[in-house]
Amino acid sequence: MVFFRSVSALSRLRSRVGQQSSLSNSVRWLQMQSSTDLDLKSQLQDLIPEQQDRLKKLKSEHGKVQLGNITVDMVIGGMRGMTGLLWETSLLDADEGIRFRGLSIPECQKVLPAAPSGAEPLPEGLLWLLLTGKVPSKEQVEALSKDLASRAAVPDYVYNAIDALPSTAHPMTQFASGVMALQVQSEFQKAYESGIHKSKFWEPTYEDCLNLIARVPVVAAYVYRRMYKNGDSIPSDKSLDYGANFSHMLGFDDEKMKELMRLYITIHSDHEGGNVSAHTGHLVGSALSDPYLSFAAALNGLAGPLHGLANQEVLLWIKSVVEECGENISKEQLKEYVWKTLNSGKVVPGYGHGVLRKTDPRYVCQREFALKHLPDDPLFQLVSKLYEVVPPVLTELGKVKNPWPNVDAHSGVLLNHYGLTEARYYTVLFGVSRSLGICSQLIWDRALGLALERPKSVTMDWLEAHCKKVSSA
Ligand code: NMX
Ligand code: MLT
Repeated sequence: MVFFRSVSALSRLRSRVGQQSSLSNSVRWLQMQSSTDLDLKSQLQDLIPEQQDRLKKLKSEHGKVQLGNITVDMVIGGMRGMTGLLWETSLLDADEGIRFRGLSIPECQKVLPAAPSGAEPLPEGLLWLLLTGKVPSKEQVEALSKDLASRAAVPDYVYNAIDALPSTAHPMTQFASGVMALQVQSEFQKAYESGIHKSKFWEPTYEDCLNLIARVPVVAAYVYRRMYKNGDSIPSDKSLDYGANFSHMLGFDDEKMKELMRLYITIHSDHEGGNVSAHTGHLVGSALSDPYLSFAAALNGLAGPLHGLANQEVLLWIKSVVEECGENISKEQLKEYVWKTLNSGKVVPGYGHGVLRKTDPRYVCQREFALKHLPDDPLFQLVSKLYEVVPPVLTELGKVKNPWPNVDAHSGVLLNHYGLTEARYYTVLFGVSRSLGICSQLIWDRALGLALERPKSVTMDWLEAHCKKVSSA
């Protein structure tokens, strides 16, 4: 428990003092407290009993404490603002944005190990943090990187399952089908069939999750090469880290693209539990469906245009702006184009959010990456112009709760700059990254013995009758 506490203590300390020097002192302290154990699974083994006791105590001492009121608006309005899920790996603040185990994105960029040639966090380090609540050492990250590389073999029937689909099928359909085919090797399913005791559920879940995280980049790269590079697959390079190897298998060996991929995978990994993909993964997992079944379901949610598909929609929309008005479009023309989109009954992709009420820090760090590496890119300049034009228009519309950009408003122009121009593929990258967050939580779901998810639903008749009763009381 000391480490979970220490990460949130670190963030409290950081927001109180707000100074870089105190952060690095605290992190040094944290790392000194960290075990030198290189084996992630044995670290989890040590942490689980403390967390189980903590949950038991919460339940027995505070189980009846109220967390808020449920209104009719919430029931009709997609449960917005309704607290109803336990999700340990990250927490979203409407104004500050995401914190992974208590650490904001800039904090992760400072404290998580980077590649020798790079500055952005290695996704393996983020995975370690999500799973344990501890900032890993370089050695721990290297060990996890090697472990993942050793688990990455994908059986031929997975490729055959993808090949059974037309190559014109949406990349998310091909990717999710590949993940379903990976399920054949589920350790959890095997263990369950042979009668494993429930106290041990987390162990085969851990194996499935690490295997899945290791294999999804291989499947995703296969889909990309099949669709856009005549099926000319590139074998994995085990000497590379997770992000760099994924970039390599896609066919992008530029060092900057590898850095972008590390940043991309880190920031898209987790966004607390209520977003459509995370919630779906958790819901399906709560039926004791194994991690492959749960994650494939999550991907199908991610493939919706109001969720992860928005990154595809943003680049296509930006390209349509350029096609119609040119790259040097004025702010006035851009404003007209935004109104035209809204008036034709469409959303402006990449803007708005179900929880956030300020600019998404994932947008901010991508903007910083662009300012550092591609300040003169014309599409980046258009994205910057949109940041000035769109929020006032959405505010004028009068109903949008958050007029500011989200993560998807920026990712496409960065990928496009380095040559990954096929926008329909972008949500697959989001999916690869999200495996880190959803799988980390699935391991904790099983370790904590979390319950089958089964909320109550009601009909309009029921709501009307209830409201009548309340107003006449
Ligand atoms: N463009 C046009 N209308 C919008 C937008 C937008 N970007 N954002 C919200 N609205 C509308 C929304 O459709 C709703 O209209 P109506 O009452 O007619 O149904 C109204 O404003 C109120 O919606 P909110 O309460 O502000 O937003 P909500 O929580 O319902 O939805 C999103 C959140 C993210 C679905 C919404 O902002 C949206 O559709 N954004 C564009 C798509 C997008 O970028 N999605 C990616 C989100 C991040 N991710 O990766 O998942
Ligand atoms: C996400 O990363 O899942 C999106 O920002 C959507 C959300 O959090 O609701």
